[in-house]
Amino acid sequence: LVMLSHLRQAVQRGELELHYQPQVELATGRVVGAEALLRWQCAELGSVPPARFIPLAEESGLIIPIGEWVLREACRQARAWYDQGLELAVMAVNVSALQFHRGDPVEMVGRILRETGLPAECLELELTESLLVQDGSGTTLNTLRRLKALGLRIAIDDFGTGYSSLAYLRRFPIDKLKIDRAFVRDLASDPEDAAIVNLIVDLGRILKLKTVAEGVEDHGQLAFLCERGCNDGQGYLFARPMPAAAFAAWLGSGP
Ligand code: G
Ligand code: G
Ligand code: NA
Ligand code: MN
Repeated sequence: LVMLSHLRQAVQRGELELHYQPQVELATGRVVGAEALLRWQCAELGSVPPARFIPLAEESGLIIPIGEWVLREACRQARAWYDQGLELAVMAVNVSALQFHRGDPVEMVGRILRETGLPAECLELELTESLLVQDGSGTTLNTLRRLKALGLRIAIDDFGTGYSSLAYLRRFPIDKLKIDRAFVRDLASDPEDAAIVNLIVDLGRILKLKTVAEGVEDHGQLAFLCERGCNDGQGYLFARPMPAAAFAAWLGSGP
């Protein structure tokens, strides 16, 4: 409850910050994108990890104004880097279920793209499987189509951990599957995890969806993913999430 009252003021007090983690094309080592990850430095509580405050923001509805701040800040930063000639194809932004279902995501995203001047093809929204499955009435499909019509891309985050319905992968206009890091972690030692990663990469190839592996931490995982034809990777092996200035320096100096 104390945390909630602080979180309510976090946006106005400027306590929120985005860190950026690169996404790398495995075959070439080229940086193809960045994921924006929210950080909260609370004046009273210190640094609070997103795993603690994001669920609270979702329960309280605060994720709607916070999520709007995140999207605007990520698009503003991506546009600034674009203007500086820093090569970054895509900025990926997490969107929570509440933002997607309760808010008006198409209006909000369209407005922020216009405000910041970021070309829509430079924006990717990361949605979770469970968010997509909450669809009784076809509104999810309709919202996704209208978002795609803006020109942006859609990725499914933490793929394989939610209610995986193969039907929605065919039905929904999705561009990318992010293989959850739980499957990547023990790739070398756990044949079942290796089989799941193989399956997702093959599924991506068949359905013409790009695949991105999360949580790539060592060269063994990298070699496996490369050999299997996973498109991109993200993880500590390449770089940790960094504040904007550090990310730009890292990008500028060449990974
Ligand atoms: O960065 P870290 O691994 O600590 O993030 C923990 C969780 O918080 C992840 O599941 C991530 O998707 C989520 N998260 C980080 N930033 C955002 C954000 O801006 N919006 C939403 N909805 N979730 C985020
Ligand atoms: O749920 P989501 O995929 O958005 O979570 C992204 C989170 O994963 C971020 O909080 C980020 O800090 C974390 N992360 C990124 N790379 C790695 C990694 O290589 N290993 C681990 N353990 N976590 C990572
Ligand atoms: Na994510
Ligand atoms: Mn994820």
